[in-house]
Amino acid sequence: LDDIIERCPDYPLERQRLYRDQGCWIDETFGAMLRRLSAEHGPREALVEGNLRLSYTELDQRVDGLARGLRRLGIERGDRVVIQLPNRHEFVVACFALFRLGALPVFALPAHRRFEVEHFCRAATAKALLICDKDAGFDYRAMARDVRLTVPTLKQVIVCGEAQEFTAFDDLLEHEGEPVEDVPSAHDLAFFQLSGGTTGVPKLIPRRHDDYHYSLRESNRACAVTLDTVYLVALPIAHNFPMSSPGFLGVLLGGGRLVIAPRPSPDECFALIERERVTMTSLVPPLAMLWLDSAPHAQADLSSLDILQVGGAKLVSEAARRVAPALGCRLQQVFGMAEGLVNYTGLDDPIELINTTQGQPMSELDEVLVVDDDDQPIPPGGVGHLITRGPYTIPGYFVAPAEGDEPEGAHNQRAFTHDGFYRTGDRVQMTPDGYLIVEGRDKDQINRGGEKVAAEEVENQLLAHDNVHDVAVVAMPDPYLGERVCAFVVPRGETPKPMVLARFLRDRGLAHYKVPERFEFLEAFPQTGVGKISKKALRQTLKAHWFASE
Ligand code: J2J
Repeated sequence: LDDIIERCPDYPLERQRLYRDQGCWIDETFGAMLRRLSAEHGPREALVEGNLRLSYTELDQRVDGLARGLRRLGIERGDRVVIQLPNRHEFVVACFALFRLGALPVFALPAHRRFEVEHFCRAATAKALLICDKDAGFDYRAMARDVRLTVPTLKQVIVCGEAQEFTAFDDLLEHEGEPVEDVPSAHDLAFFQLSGGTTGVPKLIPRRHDDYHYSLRESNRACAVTLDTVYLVALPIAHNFPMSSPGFLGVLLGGGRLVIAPRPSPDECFALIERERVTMTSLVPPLAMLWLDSAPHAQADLSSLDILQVGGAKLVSEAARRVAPALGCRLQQVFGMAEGLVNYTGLDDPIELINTTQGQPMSELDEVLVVDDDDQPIPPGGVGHLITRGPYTIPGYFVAPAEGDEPEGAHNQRAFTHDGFYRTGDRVQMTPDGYLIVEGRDKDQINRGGEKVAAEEVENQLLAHDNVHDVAVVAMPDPYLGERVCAFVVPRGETPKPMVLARFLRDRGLAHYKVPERFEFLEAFPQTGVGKISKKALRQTLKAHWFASE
């Protein structure tokens, strides 16, 4: 555990003091929070999934039941547990059970496949993996079998549903027993979120109870969460947005009610909105557009819906303007990141501001700078790099042991300034009243409708193919997803078929959303002045193609 703690950079002492003095960081862990909520809201409903309804007290008891079972299985303070579950209540139960034990969840997404999950297990030296049996046609147990063979620290696989040779989640629920004592302190590590990634492999983002707790409280204020809030969890529950902005954790903290949707489709979600009188939900832009298109034909009564949050990728203003008329609710734009900083438009802001900006930092203690290439602040109104530090923005990624010729910690040196500002990789403009407009990106990443794809990760995979001499992965504009993944390939020998390359990547266990949807073959790459591949030139070719075909 000491080694893990050492590898997670902590905030400098004077900022720790500041954030405590200012009342940002308080002395409550998530385990203690749930215990308090159970005392305060006892019989009120906390969570609904299908026909299952759990009150705050029942949720708290179930969490203790699982914590006892996990303890018996040998899960202790500081142990890392990779969780990969679709939207179901066991996710919530497992989070709190691990929080109470002081074990550290690592949040994988259901769309991740063997390659990613193996990386998370290895990077975090995980002791256990929590999955479901099957979902959306994919058997997670088969994947876990492979991962187990290659990650020696992985001692336990826990399965929701048919466990086969593994440990069944339900068997771990020990209904009888003493309440489980909450192990961690408020400034301890709570879990690892995953970075969207800009490099070969996704980075682990260490979050602490106190910094995340603060982000929930500020979110609840910005989103006006109350006891009457009914929040539909439609996006993948493990993502930072539906977890914390205000997400399921914020809404529980506020004493509201969660409705867990297995899938974000309009059909399923509209029915749930009517049945449960949902007041609020969050979506990525392509889903928001899908909902907007479906709403006019909807049979369901959507009148309870008050707030639709949209974030994760840029929402174009034309779509933003359609929200109120089509869904009869208010729009809130959310520009956040798992590393910390979250911006919201105000619920009662002027409609133009809501439709055309990505909001303002939620905390007065967020330090947000728009800078040029030399980290010098640029005059207001200009477009520049967004850098930030504050009471809930990490001071550094988990420092993985050195691999290859990169020195240990090199990634943090690049991603943070000398005085601890996180380089978001986003290009923004700040309006005179302090609202941010996302104008683009410096990081080598594709944002596929909220799903982040690191170009380098896909490039490395493609380079492993015999008929690939060189490759550059870039974003291509797309009216629905905003961007899709495109690979430019310089072949070696015979030019491979696009289908063969796509298949190759899936067989290597890469998440399907990362697999390029278009391949272009070139004899050589356009180069920049210094002889590097010019991705800018490649992107321009795509733009030219796209507009030509419109
Ligand atoms: C443009 N780009 C956006 C937006 C995120 C709340 C909401 C979203 C995330 C998230 C999150 C954007 N317009 N409205 O964690 O708590 C892009 C930026 C950003 C990156 C972060 C939350 N909202 N983005 O999306 O860690 O490029 O978090 O740096 O997945 O998504 O991605 P992620």
